[in-house]
Amino acid sequence: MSDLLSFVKDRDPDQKEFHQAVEEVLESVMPVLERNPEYVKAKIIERITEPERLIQFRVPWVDDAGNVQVNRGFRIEMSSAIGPYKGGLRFHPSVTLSILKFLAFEQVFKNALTTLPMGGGKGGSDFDPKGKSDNEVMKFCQSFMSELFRHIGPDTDVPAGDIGVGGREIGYMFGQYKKLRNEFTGVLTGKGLAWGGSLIRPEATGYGCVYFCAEMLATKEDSLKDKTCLVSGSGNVAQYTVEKVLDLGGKCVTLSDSSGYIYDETGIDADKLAFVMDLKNVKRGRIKEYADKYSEAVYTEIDSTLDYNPLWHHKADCAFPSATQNEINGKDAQNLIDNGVFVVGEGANMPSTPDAINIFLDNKILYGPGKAANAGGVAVSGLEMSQNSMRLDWTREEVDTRLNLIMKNIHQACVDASTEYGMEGNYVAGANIAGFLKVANSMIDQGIV
Ligand code: NDP
Ligand code: 2IT
Repeated sequence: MSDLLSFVKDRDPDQKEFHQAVEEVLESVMPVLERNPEYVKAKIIERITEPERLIQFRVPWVDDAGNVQVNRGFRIEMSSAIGPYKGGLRFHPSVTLSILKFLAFEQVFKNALTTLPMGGGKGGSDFDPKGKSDNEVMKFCQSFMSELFRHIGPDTDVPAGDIGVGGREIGYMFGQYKKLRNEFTGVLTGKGLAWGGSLIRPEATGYGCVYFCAEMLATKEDSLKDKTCLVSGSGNVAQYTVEKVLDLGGKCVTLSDSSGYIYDETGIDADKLAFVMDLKNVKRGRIKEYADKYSEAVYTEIDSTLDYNPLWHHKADCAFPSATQNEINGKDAQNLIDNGVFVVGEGANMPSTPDAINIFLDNKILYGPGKAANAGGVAVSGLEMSQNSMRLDWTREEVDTRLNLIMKNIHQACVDASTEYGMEGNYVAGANIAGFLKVANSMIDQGIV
């Protein structure tokens, strides 16, 4: 394993998030490589960690004050072993090649787990949509797509949303793609309902994550009913996690953004959730305003001098990290366990550090890693692609039923793979092994490409 990891690290010594994601997968798949020397001979690990194609470009645009701005755009086309490249676009000032490569790498295995024919990719920009006018966001999206359009297509590479990219941004990018190509195709997912989008796509990641946790709980003859849940983030994934937990009889007591978090011991009910959706999706305000409106809630600002996040330090049963990578460190994980949390469903990608993961595994809690638990979003993206190809729309119930079934199947695939390799209950090993086997076997079938 150390040789394989050095191979990856020595090539790009600065890409620490990418190394972190690769190391986690490598640890899980070592027993698979030992049992199947043909994967070693075919250099599957060396190939799977090297993007098939990596695109970086300049994104110039003019802000409302008439100043020229220059951002960086990226698209990582990681693997097309089982289908066209597929994965979101992230617009956030923290975006680097390392972050996008970790996300693209995770996406390859996640997409394989969905059972749908999608390869893996990820892209984005260091552009910060926060505080920008709609006009500025449109100008940026048009400039971004003016380069990206030549690299993507419905059978080549199909981007979607991620942090900082929601319905508004997808709309502006789709409009520019259509203008440049003179084609109306399913080149992006997360589209508006009137122009090719799928019902349930906005809800899919959060709903899917809760469905996955319900499956994990069912193995212990338990459910989400009356469970108290901690949720981080307050964007797309967090909002629909709260909605589905409520639906299944549970209670969410926290939400956050990059400035701080709210704790509402009485629970975020449907009316309060509607307030959050309007605050975040329409007014684009800060989560602090929740505590201004509801006096029963307490707002705590982020304190960067602390070596733990107080959001994870409340009595609860379940935790749904739904903001960003490495938001739960070892201390947070221990605090969660000490406060009674025994279910963790990762809505975000790689929200737990390696130390945190080890604490969850050592304590044998129900820990659903992101590439399994948050696969519902890309799964419904896959269903959007199917509907676009067939030129028809499924009903809300039909898409939701398919999503629920896909999450059940992913859960079962994790259980089966972890059991086969003697690691029952370890969903990290299960997800990595099940995803890896499908991609590795497809690579073997297709020769050295
Ligand atoms: P949104 O942009 O809708 O929301 C992101 C939320 O996380 C915001 O509340 C944001 O706060 C907070 N956040 C972002 N970066 C940081 C940071 N560095 N520190 C603290 N808080 C932060 O994104 P999504 O809800 O779509 O994505 C959330 C997570 O889920 C990401 O990890 C993403 O990769 C993952 N994911 C998303 C899927 C999707 O379909 N959208 C599918 C699968 C996974 P603020 O507003 O202050 O920035
Ligand atoms: O991380 C993810 O799975 C996403 N951001 C969704 C990707 C997609 O293509 O729907």
